[in-house]
Amino acid sequence: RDSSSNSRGALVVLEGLDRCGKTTQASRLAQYLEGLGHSVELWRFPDRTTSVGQMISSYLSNESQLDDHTIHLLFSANRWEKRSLMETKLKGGTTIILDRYSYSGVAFSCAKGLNFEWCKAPEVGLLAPDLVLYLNISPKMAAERKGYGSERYEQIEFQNQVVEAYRDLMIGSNWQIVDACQPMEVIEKELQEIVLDCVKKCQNGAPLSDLWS
Ligand code: FDM
Repeated sequence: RDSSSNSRGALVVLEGLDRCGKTTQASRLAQYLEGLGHSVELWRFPDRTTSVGQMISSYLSNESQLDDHTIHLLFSANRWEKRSLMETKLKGGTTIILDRYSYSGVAFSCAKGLNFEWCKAPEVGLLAPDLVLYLNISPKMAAERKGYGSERYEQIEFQNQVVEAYRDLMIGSNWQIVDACQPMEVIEKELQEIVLDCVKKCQNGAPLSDLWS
């Protein structure tokens, strides 16, 4: 393993609809990299452990109501409060596997009808991921999976809007799209290959950049 000073960790983001399998795959990926001797941490947004995160959590479980712009900015603030720690970890050589990021922020708020550019603005200056993995599943297939429907956004009509917004975000980007309806082990293998390649590039000194670049 390369331990030279410019060797840094990779920022790998998993995105997709609710119940697409992101969370399972994110933790498997982290285990896989750990097994290869890499320093790796599994993060998620929203990070419900902070005080901002607790406001988000109560909103998501319908215990509180917030204006659409307000909750959007809270989600963004929740990422900003972790930005410097994220940078420190990456520069220290730790790879971060991230379950949702700014793309969820934009996709879910646009799905409510908020303006695309307005939604992106508060994300500018956060760290840009080295890799975005999109676990592709139709809203209908996702809804048939176990555990669906308990939180605010888990409604088919709404998820259709989210897909539209994700599609706008994908334009001109180099996201890796993975078919989330394949058997779990197949998806796992596919992700391992893509991520390992990315981790190596970052070890070799690929520069960190900011959103949206
Ligand atoms: N979500 C997530 C947003 O609306 N904005 C954001 O910025 C983020 C990170 O919160 F429905 C939505 C997406 C999802 C919900 O996510 C909670 P998890 O993955 O179920 O914790």
